[in-house]
Amino acid sequence: MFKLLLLNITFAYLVFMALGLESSKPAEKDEVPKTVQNLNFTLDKIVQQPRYEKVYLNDKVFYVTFIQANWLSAAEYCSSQGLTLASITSTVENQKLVQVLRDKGLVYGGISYWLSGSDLAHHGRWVWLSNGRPITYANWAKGQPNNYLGIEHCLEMYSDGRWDDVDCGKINFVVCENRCPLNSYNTPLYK
Ligand SMILES: [Ca+2]
Repeated sequence: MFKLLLLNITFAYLVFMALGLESSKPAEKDEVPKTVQNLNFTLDKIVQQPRYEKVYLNDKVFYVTFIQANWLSAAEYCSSQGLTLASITSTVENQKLVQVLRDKGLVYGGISYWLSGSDLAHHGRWVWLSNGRPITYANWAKGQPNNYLGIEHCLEMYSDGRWDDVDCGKINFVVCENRCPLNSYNTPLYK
């Protein structure tokens, strides 16, 4: 008697499961195209997402990237894209870059951006790596450049536009520019 009862319960359970599975099949069929749709939508978003924000100036374009790197890696990255690390040669360029950083929501607390300025070759002599020219326009923060601990030889820009010399191994966002802007050769070389 007990065995018969157990058999009936098992049978009822199997029927219940079968019906349950059957009833869930149409829903699963609907889910697959939805998932594919969502995946396609996501892929479209990823593909269409720009890898940088462009800042157009008279004679050059800045590319504010979403890449973070040390100064040398930043220079390597720009070079790999057919670009150079950015140089800033006037107040207008400095202000315009900062404005775009703000407009595009790229300003984060404590975040800075690498520029191509460096005095690695000759300490105290600041040169743009992008064109080998001396830095004539500068927007150093108060008390900078200070070569703190004797290890600060690369130029970063704060998100508010002020500059600082910092350790080249620091991790910052990367700003590239198109290579060899026409006006960049108006300034003389160091002798
Ligand atoms: Ca400093």
